[in-house]
Amino acid sequence: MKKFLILAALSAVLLSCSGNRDQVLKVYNWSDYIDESVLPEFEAWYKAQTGEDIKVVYQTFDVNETMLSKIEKGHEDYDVVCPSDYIIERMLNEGLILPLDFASIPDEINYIAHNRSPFMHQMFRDINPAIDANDYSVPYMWGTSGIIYNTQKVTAEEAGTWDIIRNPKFAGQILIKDAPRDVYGPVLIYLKQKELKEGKVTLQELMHDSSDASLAAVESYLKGVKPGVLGWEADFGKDQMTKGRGVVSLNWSGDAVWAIEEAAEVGVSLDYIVPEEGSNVWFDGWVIPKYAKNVKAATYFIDFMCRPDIAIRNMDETGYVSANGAIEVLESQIDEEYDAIDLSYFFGAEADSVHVNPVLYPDKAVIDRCALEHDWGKDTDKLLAMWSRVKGDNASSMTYIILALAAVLAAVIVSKSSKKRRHRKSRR
Ligand code: SPD
Repeated sequence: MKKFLILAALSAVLLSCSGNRDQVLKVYNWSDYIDESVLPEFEAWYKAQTGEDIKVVYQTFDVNETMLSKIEKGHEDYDVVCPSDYIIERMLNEGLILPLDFASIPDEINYIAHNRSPFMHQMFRDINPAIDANDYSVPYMWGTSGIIYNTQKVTAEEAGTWDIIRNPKFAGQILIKDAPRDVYGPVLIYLKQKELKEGKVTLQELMHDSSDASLAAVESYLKGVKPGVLGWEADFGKDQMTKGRGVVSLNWSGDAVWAIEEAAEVGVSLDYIVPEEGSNVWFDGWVIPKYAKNVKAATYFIDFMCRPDIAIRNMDETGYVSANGAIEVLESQIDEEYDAIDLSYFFGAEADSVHVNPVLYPDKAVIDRCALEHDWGKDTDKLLAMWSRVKGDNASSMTYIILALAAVLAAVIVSKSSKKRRHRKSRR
């Protein structure tokens, strides 16, 4: 696959040098978030549909903020990118994304129009009451934030509350997603559980809460969590869990699906839970940034990603759940091993009792205790500053020992070499 990426990048450079930018499609997506074999298939499909050549240049990022900064500050000419909900909201507010023109795609291959999930459509509607995000973005994958836990070391009861990330029993074996918004939400929900139960505040209100008091409360809580943290991870947490190095991981449901399957192969038993206090439900969606240079190919690419067989392959490869509402997608996930659940909220009335992995598709009761994150505008800086204060002095005792040893070694080398110099001088 590396070979393919290098070739794609080289071809893109050549094509852009020769002025054929309209034959290049620059896609910027999360890492581990696609079955990369669909990329050359897209090129062939695009040629068949339009008669035009296209070369996909595929790049990846680990956190939303890296991607956003490349577009916001760098004005990079990506044609398609895949931000999360609150970043789509921010990009919409800043006029950074172009409206989508799906009417330009012939009806028989218009997979977007034919495979919408009512649930996803409404979630996109909820991003911004003033602008319908469905006109600017197409949902790709979705899920929840929760706890992946090693069932050989941790009980479901222990994992069923966010307090587990501060449980001394698991100190040194706790992994936290390096995603400030996805950690802030759950911790604030945990800290405000009394007010939530008493109806003094709603989950939705908490997702907008960037007050200094709440930021300070979350910061202080996270500083208490920090001594037990094995790592703040963008993508390696799932792997650490499968190897049994971590036993608790604050993570996304898609990483959980991947980790549970991989771990089972090596005899490690993992499970995933959305803690009882509540959490965030999230989605990532395709958008065309305003600096895009190939809007036509970008539009076709987004459409191709909505073709049910392509959506299924991307799901199977990554563990994440497609936002595609096609019945073929549901059918591909049916497995009698699981209890029947009601997924009519996602697939419509005929899915009211289906045997599907509940980590992939949670039932409505789980969704009802989750809320969507929202853009905080300028207050985002306060969150990022808090996050680096929390993580900033996170050097483990091992780091300090290594630094101390390095300092001693440096001192020994310096003193030896000055002794040698003195010795040489005295001989002269
Ligand atoms: N490895 C790809 C992970 C993408 C998950 N996106 C989740 C975003 C939650 N805000």
